[in-house]
Amino acid sequence: MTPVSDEQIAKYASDGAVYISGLFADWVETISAGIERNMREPGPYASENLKPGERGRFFDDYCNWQRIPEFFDFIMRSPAGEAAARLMRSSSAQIFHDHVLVKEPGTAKPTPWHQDAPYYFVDGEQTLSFWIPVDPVEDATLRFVAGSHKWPKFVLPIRWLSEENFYQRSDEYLPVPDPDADPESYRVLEWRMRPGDAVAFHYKTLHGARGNLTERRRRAFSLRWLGDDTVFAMRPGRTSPPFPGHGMAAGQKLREDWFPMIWER
Ligand SMILES: O=C(O)CCC(=O)C(=O)O
Repeated sequence: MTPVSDEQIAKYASDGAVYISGLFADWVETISAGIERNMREPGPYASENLKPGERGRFFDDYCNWQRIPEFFDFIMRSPAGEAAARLMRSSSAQIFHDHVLVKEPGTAKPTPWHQDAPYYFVDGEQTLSFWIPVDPVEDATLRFVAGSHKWPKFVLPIRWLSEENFYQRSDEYLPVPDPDADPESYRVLEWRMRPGDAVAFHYKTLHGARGNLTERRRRAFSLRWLGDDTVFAMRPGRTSPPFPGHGMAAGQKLREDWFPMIWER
């Protein structure tokens, strides 16, 4: 049996985001243990995303799956690769990177509205991230603007902490919209989620999240996938993640020794 339905695949194509109940329900303990290990042993890219004096904690870190055994196990043995490939309508799924995002109780800081594609050195239409909470989420769930994966230009990428432009140049980007201030123009999708549910979303889909003003942690694991048509793309500066020394040139497939093929039809 395939892990996703034809209806979910069609929704992914039309909206750029789809909710999949219970997709990783059997993996909640493994992912939670990986997140705890990642927070105990942060990597070189770990960030704290609050300014001095702001309440709570907003931790994120990425590119740790090769050294965190729980993440490695999840990527290799769970249905994530197959589900990603089928949703992307791709014959294969290559892993790009993992990302841990934790908002501790009482963290007011929202995750700014953004698309992931402009931060990444990847071009292509067959792209996908899974966002998987391991705590129940309601208000602090991830939110998406339906159809934004088809917008003709990227939205300006910004730095989460300082809110400055991510690259020097800003002229070729759309300004960051405020979908809540203009509900007529933007259809916002969001779901209450249980541990092990997933949302799949395109690298170009605009997304963001409210703060976590509950008394519960909001731990989430994102996993980024590459499909058949993805290639290395130049961006106007150092990307996030940067992958120093990657040695790739525009138009090349991403190197499989760094970004292994996990599932093929
Ligand atoms: O968890 C969050 O608040 C943001 C997640 C996100 O932006 C992502 O996974 O791409």
